[in-house]
Amino acid sequence: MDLTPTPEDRFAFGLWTVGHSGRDPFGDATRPAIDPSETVRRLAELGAHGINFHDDDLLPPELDADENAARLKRFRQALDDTGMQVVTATTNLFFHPVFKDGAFTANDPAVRRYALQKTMRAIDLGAELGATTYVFWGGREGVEAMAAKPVEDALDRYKEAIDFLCGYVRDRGYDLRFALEPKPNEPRGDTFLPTVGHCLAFIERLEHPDMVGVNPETAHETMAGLSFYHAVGQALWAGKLFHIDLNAQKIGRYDQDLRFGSEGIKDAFFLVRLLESGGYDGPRHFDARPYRVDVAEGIWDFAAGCMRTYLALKHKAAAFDRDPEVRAALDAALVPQLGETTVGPYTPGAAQRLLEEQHDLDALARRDLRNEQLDQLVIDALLGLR
Ligand SMILES: [Mn+2]
Repeated sequence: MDLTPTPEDRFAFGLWTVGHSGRDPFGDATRPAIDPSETVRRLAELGAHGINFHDDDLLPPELDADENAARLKRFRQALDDTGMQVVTATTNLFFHPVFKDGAFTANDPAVRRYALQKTMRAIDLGAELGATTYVFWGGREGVEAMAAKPVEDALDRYKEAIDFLCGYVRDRGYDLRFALEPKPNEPRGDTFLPTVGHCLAFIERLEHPDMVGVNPETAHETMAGLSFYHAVGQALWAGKLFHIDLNAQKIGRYDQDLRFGSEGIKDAFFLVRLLESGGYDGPRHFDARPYRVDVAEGIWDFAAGCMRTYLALKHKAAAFDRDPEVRAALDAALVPQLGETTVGPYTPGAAQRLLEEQHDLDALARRDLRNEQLDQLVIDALLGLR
């Protein structure tokens, strides 16, 4: 089993992931800042292919124009030297206190206009560096005091913003698609577009729905108590899986952003099996962060671990699907039959035939689907017993 990542595996990391300082709501940074050029070089050595950033990760607003120009130059040089690609970009619309009440859904129109302006500038930067997907995580697009923000008005403003920005991308001729990233809560009490399902429904109401898909994240869907595997499956089914944020999360907790596969290993197994067989050809992007106790080499152990676990699960999934005993168990569970049409499209003749059909309900109810056997084969595979 070769677990060495290569650029063909299309693994990507955000600057903010390995670059996370360890700051949390209760404690200060435990790690020094890393220059983006250093991040690119270290990730390239580990076999990664892509890099992502928020505008403020690459060009921090607290630095002056000369410092940021030098920083950008070093970043470009590192990309050139290593062949690493910028695959995705996004806007920080959550850190500055100006966004305390939201960005595209802030009640103050001046804040909304500033948020759009900041995003347009960040889109220019992302497109210039080669990004082909632009992510929108509406971290502050939510509310605590319900009376303060009528949901329908907020969604109107959200739609207005995304429609306007689609217009901007088309006008500029950028090869760029948008991916909305849902999250149920944190930092807001309730967030608009809380799940993949909410995003998919929202996209259908937009002016350019073809330009907009989703960027589901393991932790966010799991926080909502939902199956991330199913969310990704439905996004793929809808042709809307434009990007993915992989990490790990214990159910019912704050947003943990753990190393991929470090929790929920069975879910991770089915997720990787789905991504590798379900027609997703985008980057395998890890939006996670090292444990706060690791302050130096642990950062790179974290990055290597995300990729290693993904590749191990990819091998496990392929072996699982080749295993004759598994295939027999899938047959016993009638898995292939779910892929067959039930009645086909409606015609009066088909309806008449169906009405005349006889069903032996007792025989159908007696069918033993052997799901216990099938699931134990999954566990055996994960435990290395087969
Ligand atoms: Mn994310």
